[in-house]
Amino acid sequence: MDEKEELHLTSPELQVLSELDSRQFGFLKLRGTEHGRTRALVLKAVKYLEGMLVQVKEEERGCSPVAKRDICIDPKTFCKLGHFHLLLEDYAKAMSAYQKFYALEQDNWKDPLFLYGLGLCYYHYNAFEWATKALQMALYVSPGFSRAADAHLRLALMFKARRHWAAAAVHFRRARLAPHQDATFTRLELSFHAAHLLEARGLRKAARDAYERLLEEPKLSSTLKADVCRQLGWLYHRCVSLGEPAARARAAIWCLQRAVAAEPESGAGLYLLGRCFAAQGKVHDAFIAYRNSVEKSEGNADTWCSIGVLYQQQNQPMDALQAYICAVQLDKGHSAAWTNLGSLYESCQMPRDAFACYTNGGSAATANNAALRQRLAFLKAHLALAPMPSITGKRRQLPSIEEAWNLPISAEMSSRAPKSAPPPYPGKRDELSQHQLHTLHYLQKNSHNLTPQQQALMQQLLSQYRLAQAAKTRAVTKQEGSGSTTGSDTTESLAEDLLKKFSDVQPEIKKEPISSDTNTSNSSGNEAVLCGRQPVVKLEPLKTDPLKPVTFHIGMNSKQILEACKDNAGPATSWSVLGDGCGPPEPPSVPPPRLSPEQLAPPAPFVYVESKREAFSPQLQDFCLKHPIAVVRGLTAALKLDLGLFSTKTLVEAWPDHAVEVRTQLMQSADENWDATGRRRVWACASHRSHTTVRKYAQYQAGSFQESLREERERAAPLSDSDSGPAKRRRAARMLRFGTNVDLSDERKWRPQLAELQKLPAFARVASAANMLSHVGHVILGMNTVQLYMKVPGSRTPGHQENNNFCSINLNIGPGDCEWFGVPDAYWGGVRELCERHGLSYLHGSWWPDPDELRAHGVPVYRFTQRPGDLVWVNAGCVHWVQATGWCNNIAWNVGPLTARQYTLALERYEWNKVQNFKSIVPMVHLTWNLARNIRVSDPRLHRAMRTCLMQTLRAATGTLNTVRARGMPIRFHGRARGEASHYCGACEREVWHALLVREHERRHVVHCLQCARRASPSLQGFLCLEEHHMDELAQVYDAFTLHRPAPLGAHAALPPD
Ligand SMILES: O=C(O)CCC(=O)C(=O)O
Repeated sequence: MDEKEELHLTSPELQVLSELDSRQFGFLKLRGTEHGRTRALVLKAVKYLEGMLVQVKEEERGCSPVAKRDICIDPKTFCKLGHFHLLLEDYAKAMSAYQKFYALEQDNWKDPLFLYGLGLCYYHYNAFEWATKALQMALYVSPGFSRAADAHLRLALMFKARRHWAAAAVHFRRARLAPHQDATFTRLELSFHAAHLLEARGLRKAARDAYERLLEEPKLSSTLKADVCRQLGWLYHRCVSLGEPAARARAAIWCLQRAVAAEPESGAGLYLLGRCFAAQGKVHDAFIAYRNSVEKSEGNADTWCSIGVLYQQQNQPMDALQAYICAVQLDKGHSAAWTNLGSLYESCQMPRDAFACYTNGGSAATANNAALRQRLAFLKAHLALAPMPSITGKRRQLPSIEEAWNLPISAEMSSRAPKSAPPPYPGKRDELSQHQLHTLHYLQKNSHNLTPQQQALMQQLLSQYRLAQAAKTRAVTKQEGSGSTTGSDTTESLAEDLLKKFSDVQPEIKKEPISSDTNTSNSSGNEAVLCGRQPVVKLEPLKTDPLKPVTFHIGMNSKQILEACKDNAGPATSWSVLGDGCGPPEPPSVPPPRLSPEQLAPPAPFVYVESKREAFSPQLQDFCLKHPIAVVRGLTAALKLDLGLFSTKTLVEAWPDHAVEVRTQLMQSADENWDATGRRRVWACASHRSHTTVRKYAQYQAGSFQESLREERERAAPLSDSDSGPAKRRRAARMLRFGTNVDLSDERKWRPQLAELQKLPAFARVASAANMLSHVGHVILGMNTVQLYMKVPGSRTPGHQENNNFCSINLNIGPGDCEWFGVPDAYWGGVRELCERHGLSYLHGSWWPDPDELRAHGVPVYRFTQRPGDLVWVNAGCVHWVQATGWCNNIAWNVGPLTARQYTLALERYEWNKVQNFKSIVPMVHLTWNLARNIRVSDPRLHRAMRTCLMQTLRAATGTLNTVRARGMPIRFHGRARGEASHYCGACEREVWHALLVREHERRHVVHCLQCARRASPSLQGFLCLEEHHMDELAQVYDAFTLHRPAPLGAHAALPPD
């Protein structure tokens, strides 16, 4: 009997195995000894499944092509195999198995366990973009996922590492809201990461306070205490804003000593302590700390680099050289060590070696160091002409870099520094070329069908990719703030360690989940045996789904839907408002064909309105609806709109103390965006937020205008040479204040202003029956109410699409102009792609695109001037960004024309926002039901989309109520008060409609969606279910919502009822 034939899985074993999946990752530690039996069982199952796959392959090989089609492996086998490998922490095999499942199973995106497992693998390999996508999808399909806390924490850490602060903050908040028992981390660990987010964002005082609060926690573990003390000590060391130097130095040393005491086996605290001592000139103490650090953590290039600095400062070039060599041998990409080596060689008059070392430092070394860039250029130019060192015959103070690389390190150092093979030539990192990346994608996609050579190539590329990602992450973490060359001066290198730690240290699972002897075979029941030609046995849960699958379609009436829901409302994954089991929309690629240069810079659609009749003509509305963005000139004059009502003077006279949000921004020309240092063109659009009043902003606006007049006069007068340089520089780095989001919603305060806007044609009015947003029935600030912007030249509204892709109206009050940029909706995926390339979050981030870069990417960009009195129409989904050229005010609001295009774009964004964990400001479900109550629809596309949403949400609400009833929880009728705002889940921020699960939290009643409520309490204990509507009424609305067949003449897409 061969080995395969002895593999038996007993019924209890199968039961245990069926319950293992990616959710146990971090809870069930199979690497240790505690779960030895489970580990043995999982290994056995892996062997079993792998044997089965080999067997099937062999059978396949021996069959005719027709018979081959009958042999099929259930894709779930690969998924299960992926889970097992993941639990065994064999990430490469887990990844490979998951990739096979991905390729074979069309509906893979619906399986949160697969998505979570895949996300964990990508996370392990630092492939943050892919890990983010997988984890976001897991949470999208299952917002109540039992590992949501871990998924959110990982998302937060990844966003933090990629400097997407707002997105990171959202996920930290969600991780905190998730039930504690579901997480592999403690609340205090989470607070630590949140404090670190503050530090990384540059909010140093807030970070210090948060760390200090943590140190007061009685239950702080010693590991966490060490982390907090290290971080705080280093913060005191680096941040001048945290006090006077001597006090900071004392605080830093005190904290770092506490860190060392709390975790004596770690070298990290000692290293930082050494850095602090060195900075204070305590050379002896610094050496001791570094030595101790090296003893604890040998492989730390930063420590060796700092030792080198200390030696160099002590005028011991040979020792310094050896220390730097240790550093770069440990980390060939250590730019600081290479740069220091370069300057060491320069100080010893060895320019060739210096050049080689500077070059090895790579772009990370030169990016923020203009002096070094110049030095490199100088050396490059002069070395070509210089004689070879052998010719000059001068005695060299140091061995050349080649010699040093191969030199035996002095006894003291060699005991610690490992030697690695590659020579120190300026060389490439392990980055994958574009071609290699394509090959990797291709191989992964076809991973189920690869030759052994292709498999090997895929593994090689994957590990190269992983190394490059890890190096990239290190490079990012090293760049920030490291003006000096003493290794990574940043907070983030520590954070990186923490990131790693998070995946290494996980709490133990409570008990071994298996009691029977795994070796005893049992030939009865559900036993699985792999021998000879046994049928394929699945390791899926033994329970079968007793519910009948039901197909829902919009042809069903409410009675049929409610009846079908009694049997089975289906899983929550099939309740998408886009349709049964529809996946969320994906950002579209730039659509073909490639546009010509003229098409990439199209003229702005422009219409001149000369009379009231034209203003109210359907042609004007049609013109607007036809174009992605349009300028309507002459409209306000034709309607005799008194724009003076929105002038700064009138506003100050009316409500001087009214609140204004202020954005402090860098003044720059409209098609450029520079970073704060003024050295790099970037997309990140930084601004600091504060608040003021209308009166104070008005003073600033007027003052800025006066100053510019004065400057104008000065410019007219001749300048002496000595004046012009600094004055020019000062102007270049000027900051400005943009008064934004001034709320004009209060009808009692702004009656004359709001009344004036009633003169506009219906399609552009703030409120009208033909505007979807007027059917929401409650205020959505800035969307169905007016917002005002108060500007000085250079004030910027960064790139964005409107909330839920609604249209917007913007009027320039004057006296100055604004400059607009716009990209049609169809190209928003292209804009997003470039945002990601620039390391920016499309939804959560703030960005100012470079029009040339967009055009080079095949994305057309409109650019035009909005003069005083001009109305700009922004159509659904148009990406736009705006900069004031002069001093002006603008007013803006959103509108929702009753068209299929507007509705579907809004609904698609509603779903995509869920994937991205971005709150949808427009409650689309509540809105759809109100629209169904209020309007008649004659456009079949709009009707189908709305009816689908109605059916799906009726089904979801019934499914929710069924679940609540099944748990014996009371349901109370609550109704909806007039003007009552829509409800959002307090945990996941999704809209909750009709069935509100409410629980008291800190004396407030917090609404939850079903999934989040179940995660918080599987039995729904402590929740109360409130119904917003009577089911009869919903049924009646649904049934009455039929396609309206209008009279042949004068028909419109949608009409309000008579
Ligand atoms: O006037 C502004 O700066 C705001 C522009 C804008 O984004 C809009 O009106 O949609």
